[in-house]
Amino acid sequence: MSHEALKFDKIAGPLIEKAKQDGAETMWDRDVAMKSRCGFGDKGICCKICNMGPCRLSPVEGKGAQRGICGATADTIVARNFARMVAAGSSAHSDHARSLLHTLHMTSPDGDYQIKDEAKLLSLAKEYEVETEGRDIYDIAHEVAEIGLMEFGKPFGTQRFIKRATEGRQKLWKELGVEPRAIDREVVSIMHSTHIGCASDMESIYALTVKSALSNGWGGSMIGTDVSDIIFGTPTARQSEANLGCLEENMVNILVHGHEPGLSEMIVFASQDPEIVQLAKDNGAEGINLVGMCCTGNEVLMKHGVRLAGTFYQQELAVITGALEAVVVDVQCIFPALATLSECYHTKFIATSPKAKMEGARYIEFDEERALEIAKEIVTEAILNYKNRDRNKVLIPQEKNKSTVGFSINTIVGGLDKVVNSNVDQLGTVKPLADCIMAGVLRGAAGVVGCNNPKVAHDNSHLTIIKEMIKNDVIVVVTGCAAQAAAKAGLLQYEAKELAGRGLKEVCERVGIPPVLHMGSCVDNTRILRLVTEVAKYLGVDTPVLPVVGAAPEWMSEKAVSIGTYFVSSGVDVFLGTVPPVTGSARFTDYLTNGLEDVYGAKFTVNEDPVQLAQAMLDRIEEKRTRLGI
Ligand code: CUV
Repeated sequence: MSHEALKFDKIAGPLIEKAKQDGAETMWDRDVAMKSRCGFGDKGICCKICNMGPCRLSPVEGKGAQRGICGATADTIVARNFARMVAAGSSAHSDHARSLLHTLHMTSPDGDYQIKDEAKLLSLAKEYEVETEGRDIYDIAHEVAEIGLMEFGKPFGTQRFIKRATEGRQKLWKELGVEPRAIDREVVSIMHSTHIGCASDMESIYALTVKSALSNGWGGSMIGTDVSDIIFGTPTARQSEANLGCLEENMVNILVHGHEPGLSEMIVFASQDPEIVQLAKDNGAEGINLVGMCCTGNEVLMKHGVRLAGTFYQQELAVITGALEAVVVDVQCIFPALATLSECYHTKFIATSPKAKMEGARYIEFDEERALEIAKEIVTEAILNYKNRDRNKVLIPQEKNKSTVGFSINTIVGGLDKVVNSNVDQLGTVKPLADCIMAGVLRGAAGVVGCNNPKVAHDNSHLTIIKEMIKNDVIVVVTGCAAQAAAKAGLLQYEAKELAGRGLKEVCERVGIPPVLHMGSCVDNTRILRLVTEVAKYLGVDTPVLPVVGAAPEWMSEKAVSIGTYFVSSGVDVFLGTVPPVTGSARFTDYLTNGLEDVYGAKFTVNEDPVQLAQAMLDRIEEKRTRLGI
């Protein structure tokens, strides 16, 4: 077993040790039991799409089985498996957006969900060509929601938001025939074309993959971000704290974990309700302490400043503290193991979504029609569980760090404007950011995003890369669990400017921002996509020209594969710190890491060593600068 985390993470060691004493099993125990990962799966050369197999191809070229029973080669099998990963990832993000559109459709002035950002709704309405003159804002919202929902299944046309891309991208996607159509259709296309006896041509399978990924990046996820801002408010910079030290000794601790903001938003309101707070006090607690994890954590952090308990990898550790009254989950990135783990403690593991019923969990189905009422029911369950906390089993780590979070594009552009730009005509443009990059004050920009993965030391790759970037005057934007790793390490505070190079430090000081900007959850990677696009448009170039890179140093989920694919297809180089299951096909691997550059102007680079990966990112940025002549 690696137990790499123990070397790096001060918190993990004592809590994993505690778990042993408590008789609780963790991912580290299962990692040992697993012995090693499946070598065929690891290389992507196991095919189980029909029942003539499963066929496992030989990992050695020219020796052993080189084709499946049907004749599929390693190139075909690897490409098909990769495509299906992207289809699943696109589905998860886009279904998240679909839920939000349904919520938008039921907003009302006196309901649980209302319109918080009218200006954003009106601008989306304009984009969707919805009549707004003299109409009630909720009528407009409902029509916008209906049009948004049509993006999932419309029989004709392409995703509306691709018009937001640079002209160069739009032209290229059209020429290549990869303009994304309806979101659901692109997933179905992959499932159909990768069925036994359909597509075997590697490059055409990859083209389908691109379409699904683009329907996520320029469709589902982008809709998710916009609609979330409309209903819950566009984030503005705010202060918070992060890490397991945010759990409180004498309060009812409730952890919201998962992805969708609909439930967690209501839990925030429920836990602030005076009657509910009084109930907590009547039950011997000083109050209610709500904390977040994973992308649900990012949502409530950005929008309400709710403190962050930690990353994906810390979900078990949070329970092992023995101080959690409830873990409330919705969808995605939730360990099924939380059910048995919470049985070792008094913690209630509460599942809420019909899309993610968890065996062994208490199930309280969330229904948007009765949103606040259900949220209150859940919070009440947690409060009533406070008396069951075994004080002898509590170990709350001290570690926590301050952070500034909530940088939407408006916040970044607005912030830079205030200080750098005195020309009123250009307020609200990306000019200051573009100017800093062109002048070399900033060498470039990097998005560092994605998950944790026990294959690498916890948070180490995220932090190594982020620190290398800022040291070299590359401004960093973060989302997902990478953002949370940065928050825990104190990199999201203004003081982190001391770790930055001279240029970036000066920008931080003049604008009053940290060198690493928290831009939200995984669906909010579209904020990064739009920021890059706006800079490209401002400079009159296409995205691949810019000294901008993306990295997923510890990625593990299928969503990450979809995100990586839409970024590369959008012209942004993507650097991966864990190896995708494609190495069984030398041709497909070469296509991802070299061939794509000729097609999309960007490619994947893979290296498990974060120092080397960071260097490759910096080299690429400098290469782009040289090509640009700056
Ligand atoms: Ni959606 S997908 S582990 S929570 S970033 Fe975190 Fe982010 Fe990966 Fe999951």
